Amino acid sequence: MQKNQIGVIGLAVMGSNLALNMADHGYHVALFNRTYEVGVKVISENPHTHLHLYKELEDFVASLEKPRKIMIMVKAGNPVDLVINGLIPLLDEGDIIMDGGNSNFHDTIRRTEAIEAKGLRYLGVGISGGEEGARFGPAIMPGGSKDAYTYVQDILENIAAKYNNEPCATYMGTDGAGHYVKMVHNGIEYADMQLIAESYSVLKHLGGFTNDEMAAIFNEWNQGELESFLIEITAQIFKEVDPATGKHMVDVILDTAAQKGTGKWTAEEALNTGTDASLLASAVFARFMSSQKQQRVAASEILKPEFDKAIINDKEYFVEMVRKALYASKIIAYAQGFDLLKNASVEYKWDLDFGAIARNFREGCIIRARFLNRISDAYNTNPALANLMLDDSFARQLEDYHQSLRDVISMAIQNGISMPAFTTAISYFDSYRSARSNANLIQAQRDLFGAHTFERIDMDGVFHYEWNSNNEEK
Ligand code: NBP
Repeated sequence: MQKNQIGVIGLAVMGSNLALNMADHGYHVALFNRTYEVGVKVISENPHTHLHLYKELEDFVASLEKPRKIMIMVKAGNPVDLVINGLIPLLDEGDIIMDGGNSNFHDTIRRTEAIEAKGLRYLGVGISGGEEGARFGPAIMPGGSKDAYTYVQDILENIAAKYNNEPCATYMGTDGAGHYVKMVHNGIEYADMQLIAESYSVLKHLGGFTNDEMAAIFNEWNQGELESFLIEITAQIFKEVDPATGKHMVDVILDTAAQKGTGKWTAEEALNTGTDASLLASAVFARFMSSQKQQRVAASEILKPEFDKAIINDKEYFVEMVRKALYASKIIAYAQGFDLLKNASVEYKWDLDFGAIARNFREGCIIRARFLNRISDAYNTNPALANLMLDDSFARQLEDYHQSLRDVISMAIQNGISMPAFTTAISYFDSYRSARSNANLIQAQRDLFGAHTFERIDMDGVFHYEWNSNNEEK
């Protein structure tokens, strides 16, 4: 009997669509789901000659050709461990377990060690693109044993999204590297979305644009250098009308943003690796603030804002200013995301290829954008680039655009419009280009109250100063 070439465990949105994608590419796919009826429903709704559902895990495993290749697509966290524990006694040396969910990379490192100690092979596979991506071509970020990857490379490359025929499936590095890159992808996604939301705030409240006008503005932006999946869907969202009320959908949606944790992990990793990813973190904090709806409503009555209303005379000029502010902030967001990857690569010894990562993001994933070609070019020109903002082409553009960012922020702040990501973007830009910061004063304070010592600009060594002595003399 024909053996299955790959198995998928977990048949919710992602697992079932990924399995269909594999089947469409000619692979015989074994399916298993904790709740069997879910699998039956998937099969009955999507009949396919190459999909084979099993009720018992033993039969699912026995149906696979060796070395067995099993993709776990269950809810991240403990369910992944439970599935792995169930599989281990059924597998043979050299079999390959892949976790395609949004697992925390620390878990992936721990699982890799435990599983490989048993003679099995493990891959932590970041997958982006949501339901559509899983079905027709996601961006795939595999990490783990390179040897294991050679067995699944063809399958992953075949089902992945293609950019100019190049598969968006790239081996990222050992153990948790794939899930780390996926995590940073999501951190950047949070920032991209927050920057777009702040552009919406100023267009709506300062520019006075209607939803239909904003649909046209975003549509036009999507024809130029901002072209991306997120800008495209934003234009689409502004057009949608709620059949129940006749109002625009965007206006009937409650203004509290949910999150599943990958943005928060990115912010935690910024702190753990000593990286300034303040813009990425600001997008996470903005979601926290958005979820405090009741408090915000109450506060709006007490801390009533009274600001001058901005008068925008030249609307066309204003839209262009917001566009430039958004693009400049986007460069800065990616600079922070790639800086985090750079520091993580050293910290976890992954030897990440930043140009390859940018190329992998060009199709299939949520942050896919024309812009990623420029990032890839920047790292091709200089793989050791300290920061994306130092790349010639980005540096020149920031020089051109940063004034627009300042102007938009100033107008927004004068009018009481919150801009956490835009303001963090310009602060990061200004801090990064300051040859002399204000940290000399902080060092002085630390030395005064805690004798923490400091270095001097004019002498080598470490110094402590008796801060009261001069005063006493005076
Ligand atoms: P969910 O994250 O909603 O998980 C549902 C699946 O997990 C079902 O198959 C469920 O089986 C299984 N499961 C659970 Br819950 N507990 C289990 C356990 N103890 N043992 C075995 N199976 C268990 O599914 P999803 O939205 O398809 O996402 C799958 C993974 O992909 C997640 O890690 C997610 O974060 C990631 N991801 C999702 C998206 C997206 O757009 N949804 C995008 C990218 C990545 P049951 O049917 O028996 O309850």
